Amino acid sequence: MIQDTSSIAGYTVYREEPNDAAPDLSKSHSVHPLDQLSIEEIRFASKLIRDYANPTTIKFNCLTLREPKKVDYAAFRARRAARPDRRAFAVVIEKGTSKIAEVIANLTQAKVEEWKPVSDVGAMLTLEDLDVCERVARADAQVIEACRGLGITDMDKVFLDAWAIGVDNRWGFERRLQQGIAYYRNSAFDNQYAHPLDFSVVVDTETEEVLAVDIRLVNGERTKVSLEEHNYMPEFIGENYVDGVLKPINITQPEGVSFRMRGNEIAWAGYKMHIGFNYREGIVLSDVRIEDHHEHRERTLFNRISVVEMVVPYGNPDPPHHKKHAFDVGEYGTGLMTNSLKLGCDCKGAIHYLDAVMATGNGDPAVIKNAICIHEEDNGLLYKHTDYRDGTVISARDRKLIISQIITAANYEYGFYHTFTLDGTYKLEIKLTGMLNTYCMHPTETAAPYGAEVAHRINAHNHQHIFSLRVDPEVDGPDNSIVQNDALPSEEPVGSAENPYGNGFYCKKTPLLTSKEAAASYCFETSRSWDIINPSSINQACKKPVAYKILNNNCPAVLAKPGSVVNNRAAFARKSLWVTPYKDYELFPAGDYVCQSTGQENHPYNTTITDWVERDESIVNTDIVCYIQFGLTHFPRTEDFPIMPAEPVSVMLRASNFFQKNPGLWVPPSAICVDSVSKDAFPAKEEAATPSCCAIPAPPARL
Ligand code: ABN
Ligand code: CU
Repeated sequence: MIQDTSSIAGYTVYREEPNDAAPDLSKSHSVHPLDQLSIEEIRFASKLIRDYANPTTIKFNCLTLREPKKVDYAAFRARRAARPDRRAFAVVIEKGTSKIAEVIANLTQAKVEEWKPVSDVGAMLTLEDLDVCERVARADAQVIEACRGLGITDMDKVFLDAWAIGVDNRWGFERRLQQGIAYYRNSAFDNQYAHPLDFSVVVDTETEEVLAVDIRLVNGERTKVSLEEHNYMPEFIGENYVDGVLKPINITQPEGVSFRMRGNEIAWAGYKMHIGFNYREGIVLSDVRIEDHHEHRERTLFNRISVVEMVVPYGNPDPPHHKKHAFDVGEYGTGLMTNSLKLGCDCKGAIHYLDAVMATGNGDPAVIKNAICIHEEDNGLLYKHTDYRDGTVISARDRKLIISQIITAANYEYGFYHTFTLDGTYKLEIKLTGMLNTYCMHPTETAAPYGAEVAHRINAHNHQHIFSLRVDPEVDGPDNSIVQNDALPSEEPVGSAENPYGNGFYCKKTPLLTSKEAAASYCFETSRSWDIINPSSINQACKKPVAYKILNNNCPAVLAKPGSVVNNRAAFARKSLWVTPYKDYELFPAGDYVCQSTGQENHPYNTTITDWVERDESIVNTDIVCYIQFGLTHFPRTEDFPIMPAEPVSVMLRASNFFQKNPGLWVPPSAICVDSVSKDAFPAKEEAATPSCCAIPAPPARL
């Protein structure tokens, strides 16, 4: 029984009276093996683990589903094996220390199966951890003194954004560090990013001490706080809102949505998949399949898709700004930072929401209501053709299924939109909005070249956002290979027999055979792309292996130099593509433990993508995993202040000789567009017969 709900770090926390009776996990026996842990399972797992640790007192850094091994899950799905046991995975910290252990609890068998101490790693900073910084810093004598030096005496007006520290050589893994970036507010809802302060603090998360207050002096002087206001909240904009210009847009689906949910499984327009969620990756899409209406069979596309890392390296070399490079997935968890979405604000139309179940430091379940939004949108044209001879026009409309979440990563917001369309395309679109990270400018300083003055004396530093999308493909089966495509002019000279007029060009196909070969960068000159092919499945229309093409042309490499702290830590961001053979639980390209990591090679508890690639294993016709890096380099603009208009960036995986023909032919054309063209356009012709909708195959009765 739920005794009490309250809020911790913004979550609704479900607590109950201590109860030694065995919990009712009867429902666990029917849940999908990839479903998140339920409220009851979190409770049960935390009790098992706490009892096991006793008398040591622990804090849960994470408590989440331990997904079944791939072979076990595949055997269960194929009805060759029993349902895998439900397991939980936890990272626990011995209270008051930085000692960490990884724990696996078998919930089906009610026992802790593994307790593995790990060392020289930094556990993730949860929202509860980040809450420590501001509270401790505001009360600290040195911080109060630093503020007084700027003429600030009311500490309630001082705010500190808590960030992971990057690497600070003054301390090691014996401390769980965070840095606080300081701001001022004139009034309650005033935008603090208009009033950055010239110091930052270092805090020990466990001992709750301020270890340092680092004041950045310019020519030996403090930089005054700018009190100029730059606001965006209604109380400040007030009568400057313009009413009546924008008429309402309502999105209605009078017959309901076209997707069906069974628990966390979705069926939509021939696609099927499972929607999972965890504290670290947020949305995880598994078992993505599609109905081939031509071949009359269901075909596998992707075994698992998720965003496994991102890095935001800032480009200002002056200390302490060199320590600003957020790894929002690995350091803070995109699941933990997920917003509770609101209809009409974050999402419009007919929405199906799913909640997320997280765990607090105490091991209590904490629910993020409406964490995942599922909805459909019209997507413009699917195809169109006007036959000018017979006057027929046909056009069908595309639509998208969007599975999304939005996170607040301190100053920044990121919307993650996993999108499927009727032509078989998967696209991940990320929208970046929220607040620029800002810093104050001393009168002797210019923002250039490492930043931009976005408002008077407010410097927003250059930075990048580089995301890593992990795709475990299953293109028509588990064993796939990678081929690199480069568009090139014919090698034959103009005037030669093979290329007499010089116009020849072709797609050069280079099979990438090992992980080292597949460490690839995008090439603009050749419009490079990569095919994930299945060498054993031949498209009968073209007699080529079926493929899905990775289209990734927004992929800046990390600009921090080789040898720099962030280039070492974010080695994953050096390349647009990495490919490795599949290994269970090898997921996070910047390591399992990103906080305070140095990117050290072959760390005993924290290997990274460059270690995996160094094995240089074969990636030919085997179970492979692709890490696709994409993003943008952000030179802030004045338009990005005081709040950034959402900026999209995306990557796509498109069917490429996967289907024998346009896979959208089953979609009935939009009736109003099946029409003859204007007689005036072709006055001499007889009116052509209007093609009938009935000529188009009806959509399948079953989704
Ligand atoms: N923007 C850096 C960050 C992200 C999440 C939490 C704190 C700070
Ligand atoms: Cu940015």
